[in-house]
Amino acid sequence: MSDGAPSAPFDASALPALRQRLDGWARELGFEALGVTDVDAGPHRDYLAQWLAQGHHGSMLWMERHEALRSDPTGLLPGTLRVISVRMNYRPRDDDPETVLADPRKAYIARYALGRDYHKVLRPRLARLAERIEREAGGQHRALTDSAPLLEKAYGEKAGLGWIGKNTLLLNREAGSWFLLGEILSTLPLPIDDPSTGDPCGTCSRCLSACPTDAFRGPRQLDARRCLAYQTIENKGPIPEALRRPLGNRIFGCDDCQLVCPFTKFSRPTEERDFAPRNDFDRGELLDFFRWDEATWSARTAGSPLRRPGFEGWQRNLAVALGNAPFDPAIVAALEERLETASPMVREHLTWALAEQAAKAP
Ligand code: B12
Repeated sequence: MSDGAPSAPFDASALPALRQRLDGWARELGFEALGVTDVDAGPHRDYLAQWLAQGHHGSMLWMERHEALRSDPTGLLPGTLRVISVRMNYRPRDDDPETVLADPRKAYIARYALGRDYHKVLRPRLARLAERIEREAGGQHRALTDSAPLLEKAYGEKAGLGWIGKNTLLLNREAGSWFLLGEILSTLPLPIDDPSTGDPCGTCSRCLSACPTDAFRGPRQLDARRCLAYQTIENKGPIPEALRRPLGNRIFGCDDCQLVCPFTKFSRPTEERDFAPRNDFDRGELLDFFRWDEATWSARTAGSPLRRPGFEGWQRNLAVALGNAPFDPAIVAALEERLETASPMVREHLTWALAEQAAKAP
């Protein structure tokens, strides 16, 4: 793996055979597919610039900070010639998200966050794959998933893993969009795979109209500031009042633009134990989660993506969802009880929720 030492010499004539073996190696590590492409991000550099210029990234300043790097992997690993892109399904078996989403007393948590943090699942396996390539063929490599600044979907599309749908996610005929992406940067001039072409979305725009907060400015143009995944995960401040009722019971992330997608029916459940739901995160009660104190929250979310908004964000999101639930004296009591100890930001959401409950009282 890249440690700055000069890259080991390689035998170019061996690379086509190596390319053939990469698919099997990737499957052994739990990836459903692998593709290889070059470092040219094409029009995506401009799409990113437009998106940033429109402020659609909100408070995700880290998207601004590394703008150039996102479409130039040689900045992440000097001498990079290829991006090796992989995908891993994450939907658990027997998953029933629509039923949970339809029950205002239950907590809806995005399906990618039910089990172990995917960074902890994908990265070590990508590193093992990179080590194996280097042992077999030399060169230098760097493994990354979501962590490092790279336009993962753009490279995934160019590597033939699928097409970017109108909901801006990478879609595939065998998996819908229910998969996560990871990459290995390589200094080896590996054979390049054919990019995905065409637009299987066609005239369908169910995702655009299904978005509960109308976050899409057009096909493939998401204003993240209006996206409930951004509001419940990335935004560390108050949730805009106009987005609180549409949030419903979605306390972490949002899958609506995936659930309505016709290609979702092709998605296959994962056998990956690390992605199996923990602590009833796939169908828990709002009140049960809300009653957790910080120590319990900390213990139950160890190694989970649910850590990202912090305990304050967890409480804020649950307060809004409880405000959206049908009137229930038990909810009112739980909200009032938390007023004492809550931070000013959370207290404002608790007060909002109590007013929503009061407005529904018989
Ligand atoms: C920032 C970010 C977010 C933000 C913003 C989302 C966004 N669309 O940008 C928020 C917090 C909202 C978010 C939400 C989610 N995310 Co996210 N996110 C990222 C991250 C870190 C960067 C994405 C990025 O580069 N955005 C920049 C903008 C400009 O890109 P874009 O909106 O995707 O637009 C592109 C396309 O539209 C494209 N394009 C193609 N044709 C055309 C045509 C025109 C005219 C235009 C304008 C553009 C265009 O150009 C743009 C640039 O490539 C990536 C990881 C990575 N490093 O890539 C994960 C990633 C995209 N997220 C992921 C996931 C799973 C999610 C959620 C499903 C989680 C959830 N359930 O809550 C939601 C889905 C929301 C959605 N519909 O996108 C996965 C997606 C896997 C897949 N199958 O595609 C990724 C790849 C992480 C991973 N390693 O697996 N995410």
